[in-house]
Amino acid sequence: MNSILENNPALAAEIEKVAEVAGYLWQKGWAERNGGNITVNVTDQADEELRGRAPISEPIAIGTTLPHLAGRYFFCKGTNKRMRDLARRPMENGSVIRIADDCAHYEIVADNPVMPTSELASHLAMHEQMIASGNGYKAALHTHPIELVAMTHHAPFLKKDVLTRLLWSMIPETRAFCPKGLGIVPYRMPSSVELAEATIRCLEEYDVAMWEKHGVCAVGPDIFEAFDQVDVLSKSALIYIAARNMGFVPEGMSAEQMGELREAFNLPK
Ligand code: 2HA
Ligand code: ZN
Repeated sequence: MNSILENNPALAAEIEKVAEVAGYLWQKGWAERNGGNITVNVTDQADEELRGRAPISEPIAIGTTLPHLAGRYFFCKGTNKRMRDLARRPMENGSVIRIADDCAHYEIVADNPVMPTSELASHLAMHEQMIASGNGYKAALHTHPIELVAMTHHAPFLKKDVLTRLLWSMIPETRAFCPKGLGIVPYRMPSSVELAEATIRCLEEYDVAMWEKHGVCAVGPDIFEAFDQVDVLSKSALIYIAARNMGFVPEGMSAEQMGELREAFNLPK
């Protein structure tokens, strides 16, 4: 059967963005082996051809019930697939799924029967929250940024808002473009529903959720914006580490400088 992208430029454009970001994740060293995953809500790009396709899998249990997702379509990186392969051949290393009307199962509909990401429970819980909040966000990203993960191996950084304040104070952009900061999710088993639940609780308060000793989850209107959130936080982490490597503890911007930014950008906290 032909690729579902062939006559659907709108869907092809979204998948192209995913492929571009997958390449960045690999280049940054954030995506070893099959590490990380991407999902995008492509319901708005689901044309008649996609909606008319017969499923190419049995119904598969999500493991939880997500009432806002009935009938929605998602492009998902495949489980055990590599980001560097997703970058070059997205439809061989990911698939489009449709959520069943019972909101507890999904079926794969295109192009190939590639099983979606092992972190599907967390990803779909994030999409459920985005739809429920009406924020119009369509993309969820999980990745393993080296320096940010390293910082979670130090207990003082895991206390509420310690990392957020440190990272904000390294460069004005991070304060401005990650205005709600980085929340910490204490270590939980990868792929678990407990991890999914803790992630969405964290994202109610913060822009990005940091899974202790594992990776980050970010959401956004599209996959570029979700990536940018992680990229600005990671930049701050690199500045902090560069200063420490030069033998000093960085001063950080002053409380006054931070306050000035909060006012200028009308930031929430
Ligand atoms: O998909 O990163 O957390 C591989 C992972 C699981
Ligand atoms: Zn991971």
